[in-house]
Amino acid sequence: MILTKEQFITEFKDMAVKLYAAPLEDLSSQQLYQVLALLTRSYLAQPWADTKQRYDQEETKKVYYFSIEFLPGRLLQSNLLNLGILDQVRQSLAELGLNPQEIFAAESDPGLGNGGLGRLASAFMDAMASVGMAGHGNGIRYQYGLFKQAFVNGYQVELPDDWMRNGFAWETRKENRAITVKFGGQAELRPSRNGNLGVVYHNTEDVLAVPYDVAMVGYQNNVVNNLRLWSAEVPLNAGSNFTLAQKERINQITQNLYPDDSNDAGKELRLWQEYFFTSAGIQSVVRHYRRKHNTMKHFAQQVAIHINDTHPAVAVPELMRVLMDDEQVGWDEAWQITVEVMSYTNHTLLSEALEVWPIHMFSETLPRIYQIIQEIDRRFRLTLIPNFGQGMIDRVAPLGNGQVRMAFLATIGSHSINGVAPIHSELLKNDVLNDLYQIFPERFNNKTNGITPRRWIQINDRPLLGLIDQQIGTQWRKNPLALTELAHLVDDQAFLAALNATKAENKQILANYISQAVGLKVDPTAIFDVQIKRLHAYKRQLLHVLGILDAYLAIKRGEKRPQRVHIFGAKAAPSYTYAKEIIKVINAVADLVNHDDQVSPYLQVVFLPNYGVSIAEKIIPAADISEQISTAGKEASGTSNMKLMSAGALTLATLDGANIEIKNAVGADNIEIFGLTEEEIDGYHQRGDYHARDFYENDPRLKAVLDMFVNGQIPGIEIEGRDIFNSLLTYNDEYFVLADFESYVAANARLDDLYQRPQDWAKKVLVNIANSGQFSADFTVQRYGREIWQVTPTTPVNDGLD
Ligand code: NBG
Repeated sequence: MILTKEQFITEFKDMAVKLYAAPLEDLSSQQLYQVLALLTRSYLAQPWADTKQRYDQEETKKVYYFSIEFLPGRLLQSNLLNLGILDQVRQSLAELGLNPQEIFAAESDPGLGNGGLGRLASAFMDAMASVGMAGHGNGIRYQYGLFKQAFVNGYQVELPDDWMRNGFAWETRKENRAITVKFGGQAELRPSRNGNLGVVYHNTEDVLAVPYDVAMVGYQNNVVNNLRLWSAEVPLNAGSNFTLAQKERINQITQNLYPDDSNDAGKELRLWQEYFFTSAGIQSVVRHYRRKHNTMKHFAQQVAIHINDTHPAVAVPELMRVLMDDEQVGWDEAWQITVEVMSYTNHTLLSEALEVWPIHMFSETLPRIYQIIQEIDRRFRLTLIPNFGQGMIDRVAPLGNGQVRMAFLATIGSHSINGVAPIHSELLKNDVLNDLYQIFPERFNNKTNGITPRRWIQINDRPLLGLIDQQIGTQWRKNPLALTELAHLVDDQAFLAALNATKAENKQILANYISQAVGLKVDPTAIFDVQIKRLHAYKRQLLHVLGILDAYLAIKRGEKRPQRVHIFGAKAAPSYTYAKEIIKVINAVADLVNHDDQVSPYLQVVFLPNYGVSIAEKIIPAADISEQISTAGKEASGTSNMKLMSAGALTLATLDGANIEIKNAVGADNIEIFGLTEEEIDGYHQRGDYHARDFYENDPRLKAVLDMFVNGQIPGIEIEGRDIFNSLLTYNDEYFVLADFESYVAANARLDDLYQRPQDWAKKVLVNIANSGQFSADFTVQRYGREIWQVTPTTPVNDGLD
């Protein structure tokens, strides 16, 4: 959009008066943020309305992306950037004597997601709008996010994440679009007048789903899509029939992201959440479609519904229900429509990929949906047992072992199933979903994840942005493949020095933040070695700790090492004890190392609390080393690996997930690979001959490090140290940490060595940045559009394939 500074300044001052009846100088940063957010909303309102109208008029095919998490991060700068007015606004605010960064920082991170799964969903929202695809999100408006993490005595403490305390400036409540979702009771089938079976419900608990819409602004293309978040409320006509306890139960549905499901009540609440947002979404999609169409015949030509991981897999029977019970479509036609409309992404091979519900809980909570699943199950068995045999069909039918099996249901009810990096997609076919792959081979495909360079570089890495623009112009901002033009500078000494200078600037900024956040002074000339991701045993933060302890012991022996600062960011799920023990140990190691005068000049450890999008924005531009060290075969893709390479960090990685794609993109010389391959690990499993203890006994360096967990050398971890020690030695090290220790340490030594040669280091950094463009989510969603959804972008980015 076009906006002059003068116009902005006038409107900004006006808005301040309208909102707070006060001049700018009386307002706090939070209030200034509210003023700016509201003004920005007024700028995006018209394109939002126009986009809606155009989609309806042109009958554009729409994608609805169903996801239990979205992790958008702060939206103000991203909306301004995409509207094309970020620079003017920054300058105008400065002219008014205000500090734009302070105003932007007053926005809280929406607590609507947790990790890569949710961040990917939000990157896709941004990307779909930016390439001009009609792609809308469907999720839950959680009142509280996962939790706010603090450390007390090194232990993780979970505080409520009251992220909406000051409201959520970007949402619009659409009470007129509310939907009723039914739980429990009985579903009785009765023949209706036309001979079909009709459903009569008795004693259901009805919940009102009220949508809140959030604008998803495309990059300078006048497209604004919709993210619809549902909030659970008491039905309008409930009157005094509702007891306080019932109201409380309804409020709970959308209160917390991932309520603890380690007991039955928590499990049931998650099932309520999943059906709640899925049913509300499906009903509202069908209602919208029916406004313009008399029958459901051509629904699949107009609508694609994406099941992001298994949480919304109940979309399959729910669409069947709506088609049959509300729209009077017969089973066969309804099934055909459903399979054509649905597609499913799997995001992990770990057991949580295979979400299952006990049949008794499921059938009591969702009786009609359960009936439909029984019928899906019956027909699946009937048609496939003759060809594939009872044994195989028993293994993968929707119902089995007293459970409803959601990954199988999603696969059977979708026309496309994809993994998120080639290795992961192959393992899906050959391992976790192998039986279903044999039945439906044509459904399986890969779509490697992506990230949005708009947020990570354009908004968030201003020094690098300036340098790139100066060298190759701004065309890469629309098409990041143009970053490859940087490659010809690989022998340009002045450019390499400038590249190192941008990193130094970013490291200084992070050093300031570290000092303010945790009171530790770190030297910005040290190597900044970063591991930022959810805390999980398979991601092996523990291996990183072993590396740190090895360096500690070496320095104690008098070895000199290049100075390194290890930076962690990670939350552990509240009921995941082992992950919390690792947090405690990292903090204890930080205490030990940082307070040792002999060691701390060479080695420091920082664990920044409350990792999330905003903290990632601080860490990523400053990273030198990106630790992507999961046990091969376990990390589906990873996306912090892509963000970090694009910010010029060198990847220290196992051959896992998208690390393999990064290696292919930059070449083996520009990435540091170590560790067992997936095949080698599989070999150990097949033969059953992994003996972690052998590594401990045969490698004195490793033994010295592991002994530190139990010999009191790290104060304060008696219990945690013992548990971790036992997990590695008594329980034989499920994640092959010990097997990879030696090669990990050697890879680190090579990086230390390289860092002594700044020009050589910078060359590799350059190759990484230059080849990061292919990981833009804009390309990823175009591939989904072309190969899964059959949805065409109106402002595509040329990926060389069109
Ligand atoms: C995560 C994987 C990551 C992957 C993201 C996005 C879940 C269930 N899975 O490797 O662990 O990058 O999904 O696909 O959160």
